[in-house]
Amino acid sequence: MNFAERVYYSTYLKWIVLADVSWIVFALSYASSRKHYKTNPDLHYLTYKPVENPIICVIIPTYNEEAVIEKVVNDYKNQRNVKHVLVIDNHSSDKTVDIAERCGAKVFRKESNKGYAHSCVMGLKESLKTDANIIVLTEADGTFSGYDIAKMSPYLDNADMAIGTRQIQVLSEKGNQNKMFYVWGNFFLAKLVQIKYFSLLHMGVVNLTDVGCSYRCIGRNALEKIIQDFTDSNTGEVIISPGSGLFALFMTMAGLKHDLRIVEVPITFKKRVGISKTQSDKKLKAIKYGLEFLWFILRS
Ligand SMILES: Nc1nc2c(ncn2[C@@H]2O[C@H](COP(=O)(O)OP(=O)(O)O)[C@@H](O)[C@H]2O)c(=O)[nH]1
Ligand SMILES: [Mg+2]
Repeated sequence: MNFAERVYYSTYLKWIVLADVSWIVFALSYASSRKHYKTNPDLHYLTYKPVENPIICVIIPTYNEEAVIEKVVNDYKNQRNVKHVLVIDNHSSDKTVDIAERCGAKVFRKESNKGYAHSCVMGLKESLKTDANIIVLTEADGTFSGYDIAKMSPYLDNADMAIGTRQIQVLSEKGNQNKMFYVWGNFFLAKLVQIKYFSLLHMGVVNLTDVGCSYRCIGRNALEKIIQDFTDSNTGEVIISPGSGLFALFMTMAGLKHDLRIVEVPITFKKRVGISKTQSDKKLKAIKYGLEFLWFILRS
């Protein structure tokens, strides 16, 4: 029997080969059908445009975070070059707003809870009304640390957006919300985004390991290029549905479509103070989010 016959008459091997061929064909067709792929590859090589006189605006979306908001606002206020701290509150029923105001943050209130993405978009729009040239998006739950701005923002000398990754074990506080399922799911989805923007030499115009991290820095000019993608041009409504945790990935994908130069930077990730508002710590919710993310990456 020659090799081909051995494979053909094998009990399992032919199915393994078939499965492998199928997924490779799927991956290649998926990669070749990508949109906006490397519209101008030269844009994704090294440049050096240092941010002169950095002025940082930090955006903190909040919803019932009274247990931690004081610590969080003070943390960001005390970081170098941070001039503006914007708290976008989603109609909290606790003391979040009062505490944030007392700590000196500029607080934006809403008449009702319009969802997480709405707060992010509102914060990003408000940040463009300030004189900031670096905009930072973070969370109010105490999982992220202000000092990581000093690790991410220097990359804006070479890139348009620096996104945090929470996948590094030595930077993870033991017992944080990144369960194994979450870590693997985020990694898998990140690689799917990378395949979408694949390049042979660098394995992609962007190298990603974490699709769900909202902590990030973006240059003002870069934000101005993508901000209109977040709202419907006719209605002005935020495109992402209120119940969705998609905003971080949505912003990353919008950046890639506009050829923004993106770099991912390891950041620290601590335990959450208070309960998760997205309930992403619950397995079924996490699976729902994962599938939603997968569908979003495949169709965009
Ligand atoms: N889930 C949710 N979070 C909101 C909302 N508005 C603001 N947030 C804030 O968005 C951040 C992300 O929510 P979080 O509960 O930490 O989600 P997780 O990181 O997936 O556990 C937190 O700082 C919330 O306070 C909202 O309407 N829903
Ligand atoms: Mg969180």
